Amino acid sequence: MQLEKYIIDEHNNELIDKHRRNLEQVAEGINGLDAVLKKLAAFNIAIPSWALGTGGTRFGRFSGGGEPRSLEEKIEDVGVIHALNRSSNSISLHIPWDIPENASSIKALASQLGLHFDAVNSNTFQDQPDQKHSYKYGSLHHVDKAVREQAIQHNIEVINYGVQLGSKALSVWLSDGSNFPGQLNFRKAFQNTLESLQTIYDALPDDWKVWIEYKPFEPNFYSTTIGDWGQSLLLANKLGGKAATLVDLGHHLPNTNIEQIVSLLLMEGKLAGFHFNDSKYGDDDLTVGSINPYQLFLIFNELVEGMDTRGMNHSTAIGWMIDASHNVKDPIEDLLQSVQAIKIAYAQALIVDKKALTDAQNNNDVALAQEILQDAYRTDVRPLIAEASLRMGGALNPISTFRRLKVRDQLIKERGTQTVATGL
Ligand code: PSV
Ligand code: MN
Ligand code: MN
Repeated sequence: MQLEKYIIDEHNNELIDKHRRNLEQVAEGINGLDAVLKKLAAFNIAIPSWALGTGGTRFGRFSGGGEPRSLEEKIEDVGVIHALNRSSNSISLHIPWDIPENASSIKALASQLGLHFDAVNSNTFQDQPDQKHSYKYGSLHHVDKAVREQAIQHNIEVINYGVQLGSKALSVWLSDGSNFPGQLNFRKAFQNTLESLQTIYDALPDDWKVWIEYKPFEPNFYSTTIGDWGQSLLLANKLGGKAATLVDLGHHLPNTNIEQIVSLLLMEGKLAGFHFNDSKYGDDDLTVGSINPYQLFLIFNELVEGMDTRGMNHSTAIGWMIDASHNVKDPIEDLLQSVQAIKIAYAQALIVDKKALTDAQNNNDVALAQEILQDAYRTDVRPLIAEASLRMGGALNPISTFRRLKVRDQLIKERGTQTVATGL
């Protein structure tokens, strides 16, 4: 299904008067409003193909119906999201869950909806039916060279699919690790991972990057071979300029100061990008901004300051992606909420009085520094997001428009109630 712009406009017309009043109110206190709106309009966040179906847990899965049954339908769903918010202009594929059998027609469908392909993700954490060697004891770090070789070849195959689609990065998340002390020689596991990644790195086209994701635990519960940003950065540094560290917000132990990690990775030119989600306990994959929106704002504050200092383009210099799993919500609604939450944090970071903050820091005026940050954080910037969306032809309120247009009902009519999207 495809959402026509005039339908979105019709719903916008009902909301426009209230929107104008709200915008006027917030605009008064903002310096350089137009520049802020332009940055918000240019900002896009990639949608992972695996978030378009209802996620499950190991205990069960409760499909909501109307889920995409094919790669084409996943792309159509991202088209719906992008038509509503004008901020989701790419999709990230996961191989082999998404095999682009006919790359040129897949590419044509995407570009017809204004979409392109973000990073491609490899999968060496599950065994596939036709696979020779098992990943039970890991993949790129495996003690057996034949297993490592199989995992390397899979990553190269993923790069080749990505090349056909116009992707520019390979995203690698490994579940490699150990469950019990003594199971693994840490140093050998790390060395094997490095050597395997080196071969994959050598297969990257010139204009490609490899993003190395880290995660402290799960599915392994004693050690993970790329368990934190130090291990990922060590690999990225040894590999070279095309390798960098990917930060998934849920991949930190509770209370980790993620904003500080981000600030230093950016300083080193080694921040690949983000997987946005939120968590209370572990890798919960909850909706970004649903648990700790202040942390999200502090992360964006570091990003905006660090990127401006280095003259980086906010929207294109690094990868922006959601990585969440919706067990109980409509996946499209959840993704709309996610993009909205990210843009809110970004807008709040854009309106921080940077000069006043630097002065307060230089004067060790701790209370004032906090006031400055919280002034921005406590500003209701939602009218700015709505205005940027409106200017780009999107909806003033994407979720209410999605509901008003009964998009899910239409998808259920088209696809049925018993649909299960491929993915986690
Ligand atoms: C598993 O933790 C995970 O959520 C990682 O964050 C990956 O990015 C994602 O799965 C897809 O492989
Ligand atoms: Mn992730
Ligand atoms: Mn994860």
